[in-house]
Amino acid sequence: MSIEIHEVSTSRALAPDLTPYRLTIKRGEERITPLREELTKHLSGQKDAKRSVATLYPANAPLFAMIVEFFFDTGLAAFAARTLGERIALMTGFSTLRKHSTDLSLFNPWHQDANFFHPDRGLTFWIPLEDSGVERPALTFVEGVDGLSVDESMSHFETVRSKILTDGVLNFTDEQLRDRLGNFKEISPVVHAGECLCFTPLVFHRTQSGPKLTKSRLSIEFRAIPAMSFPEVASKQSYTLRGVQNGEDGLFFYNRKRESRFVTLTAFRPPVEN
Ligand SMILES: O=C(O)CCC(=O)C(=O)O
Repeated sequence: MSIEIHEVSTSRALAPDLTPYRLTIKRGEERITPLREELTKHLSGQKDAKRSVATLYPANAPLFAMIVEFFFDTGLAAFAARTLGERIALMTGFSTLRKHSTDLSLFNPWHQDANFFHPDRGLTFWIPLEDSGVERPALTFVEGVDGLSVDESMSHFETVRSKILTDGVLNFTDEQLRDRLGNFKEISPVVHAGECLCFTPLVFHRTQSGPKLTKSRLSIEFRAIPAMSFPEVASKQSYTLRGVQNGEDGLFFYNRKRESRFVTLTAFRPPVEN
């Protein structure tokens, strides 16, 4: 299925789909530049890095704020809210900063982001801070399963998802995924700094790999969920409200202890329409 290009400010609904939607952020390159500079400084001396946005708070609170504000101010939050049909929460604990060099062992294998969403509704926004897909690794997506239409592939993904949950295996090599899905086609979109790929939780994807990818890449992935599921998630997983800013529509921080580290979830703020 071909990828459609449209502005973040579109009112078009995002249907569950196999491939990501390409969002063009207004003044994207200009807005990405300060982020890239700050992140480069923050990760200086590190060949590879992968950490959740939440770990920046409060260690590097200005960078944390810059990244969270970017999500809300560029229209990505508004897009997520329109698409999910309600106010959204940005899960900073499951939003990630990455610097990928050419070390394949650190690349993400095939997986679904449903692994990160509780419940399974949400959206991932993948944002390269440098042009990716030619010399720097972008992402590769399953574009279609042989012999199945898009709708059939989606329901196949759901069936496979149930099996994945039963087995408890979340990441796959090419061969393992072929065993589960059947033969599939893949697509690796070229993504420029200032663009973003947005996809739904069942979509299978991995870090792009290949001999021509010889340069490192900086990127951020944001994960957003409907805010209404937030208190429910919070109560189920014993979150405690840590701080509230600016009243009801302010930034909310929820912390919980998880595997001995704090995960911070940032919730809703009125998104800015561009
Ligand atoms: O940036 C990458 O290489 C992997 C990102 C990813 O797998 C994700 O956004 O779920």
